[in-house]
Amino acid sequence: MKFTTRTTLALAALSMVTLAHAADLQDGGFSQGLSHWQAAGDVSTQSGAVWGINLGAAPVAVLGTASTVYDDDAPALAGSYNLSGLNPIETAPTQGLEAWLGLPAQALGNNAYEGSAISQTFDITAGSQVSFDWRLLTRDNGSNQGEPDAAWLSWNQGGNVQLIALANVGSGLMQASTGGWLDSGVQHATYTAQQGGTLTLSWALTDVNSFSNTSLLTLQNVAVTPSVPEPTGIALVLTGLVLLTRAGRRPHQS
Ligand SMILES: [Ca+2]
Ligand SMILES: [Ca+2]
Repeated sequence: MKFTTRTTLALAALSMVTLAHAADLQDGGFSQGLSHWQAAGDVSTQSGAVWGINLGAAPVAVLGTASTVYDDDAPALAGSYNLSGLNPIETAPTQGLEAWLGLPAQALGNNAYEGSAISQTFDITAGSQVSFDWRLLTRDNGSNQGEPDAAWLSWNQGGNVQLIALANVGSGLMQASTGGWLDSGVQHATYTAQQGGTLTLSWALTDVNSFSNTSLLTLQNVAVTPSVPEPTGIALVLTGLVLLTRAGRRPHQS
């Protein structure tokens, strides 16, 4: 193809369309720790075996509910099941965790005590798919099962928040595992963006019905699969390029 001024301009315009989506999701594999993520509470990245739980070779983000100060898992000492050295954020009565997520008071349930969250804001196009792998672990298999610790996904576009109950530790997914933990195993989830724009995607884990009996939520392989443009749209762009190329050649043919 001979690059006339018009075709060059057309290609430059197409490049600018691509560049307009600069704020893509960053480091959904946590290879750089939490440097591209916002975190609140007990959040860290881990890999390998933790307390006998095999998290796999690749890094995963781990959200927890264990205090560093109080013995949430007595007789284990305070902080025994806290990986980050940071305390979870209390919910009721201060609603700190809900406020951090841009949610109204008690949105995470009337009886959520404390929890942790992770978040990233990025641009997304309508029809794109967000996928991720999650895993829920808990030391709570007793008195709190009526109001079990819970994992949430918050989908916030322009302040319009859709709160999705991802799972709770009373789920039938939970199976007895090593070291006194119940384990959901790694679960895959996919959600489709109904509209384009800036998306703040957050995951949260709450300690429900008490501050005790620690739970963990792991997150890995967060990815965005862009929507595929309509074939007619591609054809129109290509037709436009061909017409512009021909228009540019005419003076040379006369
Ligand atoms: Ca706790
Ligand atoms: Ca708990």
